Amino acid sequence: MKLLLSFLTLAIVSVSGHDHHEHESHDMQMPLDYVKYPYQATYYPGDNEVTADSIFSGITTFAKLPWVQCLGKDRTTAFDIAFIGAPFDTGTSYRPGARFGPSGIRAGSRRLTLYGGYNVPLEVNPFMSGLKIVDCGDIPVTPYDNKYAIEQIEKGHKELLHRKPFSALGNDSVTGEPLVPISADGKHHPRIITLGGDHTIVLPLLRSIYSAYGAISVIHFDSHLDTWKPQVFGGAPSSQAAINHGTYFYWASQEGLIKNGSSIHGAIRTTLSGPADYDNDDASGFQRIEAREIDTIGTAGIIKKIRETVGDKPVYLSIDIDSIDPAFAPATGTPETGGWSTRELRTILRGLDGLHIVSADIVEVAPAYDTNAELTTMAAADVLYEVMSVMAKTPLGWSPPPRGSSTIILQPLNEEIQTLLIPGANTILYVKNLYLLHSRVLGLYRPYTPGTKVIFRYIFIVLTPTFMVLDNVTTPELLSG
Ligand SMILES: [Mn+2]
Repeated sequence: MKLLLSFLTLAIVSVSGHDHHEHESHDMQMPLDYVKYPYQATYYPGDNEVTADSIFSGITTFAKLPWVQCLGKDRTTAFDIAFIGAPFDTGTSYRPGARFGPSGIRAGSRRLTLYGGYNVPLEVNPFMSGLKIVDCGDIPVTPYDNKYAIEQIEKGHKELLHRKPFSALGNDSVTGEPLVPISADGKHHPRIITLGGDHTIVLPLLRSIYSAYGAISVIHFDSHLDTWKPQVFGGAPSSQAAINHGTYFYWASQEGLIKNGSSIHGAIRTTLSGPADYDNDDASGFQRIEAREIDTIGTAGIIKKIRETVGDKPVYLSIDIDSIDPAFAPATGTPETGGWSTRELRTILRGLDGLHIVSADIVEVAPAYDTNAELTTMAAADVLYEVMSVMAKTPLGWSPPPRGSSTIILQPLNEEIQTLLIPGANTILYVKNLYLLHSRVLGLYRPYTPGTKVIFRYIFIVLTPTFMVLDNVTTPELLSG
């Protein structure tokens, strides 16, 4: 029997559950300046515990998280999520000042745990989720030499990314089998949340991400494309000037760091040099959501577009604070009116619940232009609170394949998903075009040329508009419905 599978859509059973280290990590999570009862309560009270400590006192780290000198004397310290600053702003085209972003965002984050940190809509307290979350301080970044600074950022990020995580990946909540890392190198990596810095830092960050995950899908919230050709953005008078906060995605695309077709911009509302900028953006591998679509399809429609584009693939999240309207976040390098409210961006971020966000950043926070009320730095901190809540809920693992079988992801390298013919119990997959097959189990990439026949004993297929996943399962009858 031959089945035409182009219309078949089956959902993957979602998995959850970190390996919890409740007691160890609760102790490890003791914030700076912690003093035991009765004079002070914990900063991270659990359910129904005392709150209202003097959150405004003491040394400032992100959300009062413990400070670990991850790139200094604490190089062997393990963590699950690390905040790290990248105080770089010499790739800026308009207002400089994002070098003060990390310290500003930390100041804006002081209040995050005042009431305990439980996220009501996401039903999680990221500070009490069993993960070890730390503030690693800043990567040392020179303000005198962009090329050197970019190397410093890549090196610093990479060192953190390749550190063994504090918690094990955990097990599939349904089968109890150990989860399989979603990375390309087959290893379980901690997650890094970078505090920018102007947006140029994402080029070295993606170079680091590539070392663990290969080409990555990107969700990018920004009023600007940032895929501009150097000749268009800045004129590229030198090779160094060609790398700046409007061109870093162009270079990332040129270097093959971005997964073509499954990456997406949100909140775009920039003016252009002309329509050719969108052609160039298409060529850089991005889909686009315009800021004004909030008025037509709303946050729900925007979330749907993002999820359909990214699927369950590993994804990197980059947030330019200028995606938010300057009414709510004025302190940024290149403000654009007509943006989303802080509430809308937070809703959209919560809509990413369940996605495999491997790392993230927030950039272009330039506190010198903020109001006395710390509007922008507070918005940046609150946005990251949503991001860490989403991360805390979803481990970076796939559901393991059934025993004795292998798992295959089939990723078309070109735009069209081809028709697949599945006859009988022994499946023959006829590859009409050049595909890349990735075995999760072996962690191998293997190219297949046109006309190749690949034989699977059993097959389970999930199709989305942009990719498909093939899993060996116990019975081919799943396909006959
Ligand atoms: Mn921007």
